[in-house]
Amino acid sequence: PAPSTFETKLLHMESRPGLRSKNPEFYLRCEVHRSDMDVFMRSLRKVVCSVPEEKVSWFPCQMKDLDRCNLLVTKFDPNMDHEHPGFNDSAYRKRRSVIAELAFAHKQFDPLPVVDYTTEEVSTWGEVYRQLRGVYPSVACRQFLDGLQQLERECGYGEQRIPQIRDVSAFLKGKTGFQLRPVAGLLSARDFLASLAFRVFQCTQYIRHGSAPMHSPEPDCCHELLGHIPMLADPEFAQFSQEMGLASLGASDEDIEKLSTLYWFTVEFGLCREDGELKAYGAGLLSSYGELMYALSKEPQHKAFDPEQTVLQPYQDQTYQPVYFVSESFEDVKNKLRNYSASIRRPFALRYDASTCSVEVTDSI
Ligand code: HBI
Ligand code: NLE
Ligand code: FE
Repeated sequence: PAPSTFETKLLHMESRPGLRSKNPEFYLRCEVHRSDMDVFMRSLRKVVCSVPEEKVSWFPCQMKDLDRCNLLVTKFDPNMDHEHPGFNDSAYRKRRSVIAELAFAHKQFDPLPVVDYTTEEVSTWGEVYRQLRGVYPSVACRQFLDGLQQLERECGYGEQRIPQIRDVSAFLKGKTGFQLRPVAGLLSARDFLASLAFRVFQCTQYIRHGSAPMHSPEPDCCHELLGHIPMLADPEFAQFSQEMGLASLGASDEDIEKLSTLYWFTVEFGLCREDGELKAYGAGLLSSYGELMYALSKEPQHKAFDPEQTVLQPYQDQTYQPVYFVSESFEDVKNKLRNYSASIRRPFALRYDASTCSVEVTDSI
């Protein structure tokens, strides 16, 4: 027989005169585990005449809840993907699992793990850094260059060593309130975006395989530290990153798909104009010398950035993008992303309380 019991936490209950009929209406807010959802809805339908269909997925309301935002996507995994440059290198794979364990064991408010990088890892980093650093002044947007200069001055960025996320997190916290937490690999879009709502950026600590320094389909410390961190030191960029995160909390699967597509073509692979010149601001470009050169060449298609169109553009993450979106300016991306995030509808309203770094559900239906 089908199970008939379930567990739920009743968070709020309110009754009011019916709007549509003379029957009173009840408004309940409860938390139900995914596995109990079906029994719960079935039981509710037995006693209530109209139960709204809408189910809202669980979302974090405070920083501590990010410990539960850890759903990894097994893609480009060196243990499973034959194409991965580290697939036949057992030492590399072993190293990857040691670093992954640090992330799995981490809880919010624990001190951030420090990785003792090997000479080989540092040399891969040095190669990536040197190559990219040489072209940044002519191809990266101003906000990125500003951030990188501060990191070089104040946070020990350079070819000689791989920065520790502990130091970088402290630096960012002082600039924009963003902080880092370690993650073992590619996170689901929902969990990745959710952490942005709390100004937390999930950061991988392993490095790409030494045989392929110029491009990696998966995020690694070169991508996070060189691509993302300089931008997150910019207050405006930090602000709209958080707004995209807040827009994602409790959003439908369709809206998550759209938000992550938008994130992909802007934060990851965005291009913009600066005094008429084409510049990169996307982290996936600024951490891959190979794709950076290609994106700015005449080879790929360049389309004007418009959120309504961009969200519909399918994206692939195996190799270089066939199409990039170009904004008129960095300010233009910022405004359009903020407007788009604010336009996402949900059956409730949220308020972010900066003094406690928590999210409050303020209204429903
Ligand atoms: N996971 N670890 C990690 N790093 C990212 O940069 C990342 C991710 N998951 C999804 C993602 N980025 C985005 O491209 C969007 O899907 C949100
Ligand atoms: N292709 C990027 C790089 O090589 O650094 C990483 C992209 C992660 C989404
Ligand atoms: Fe990224």
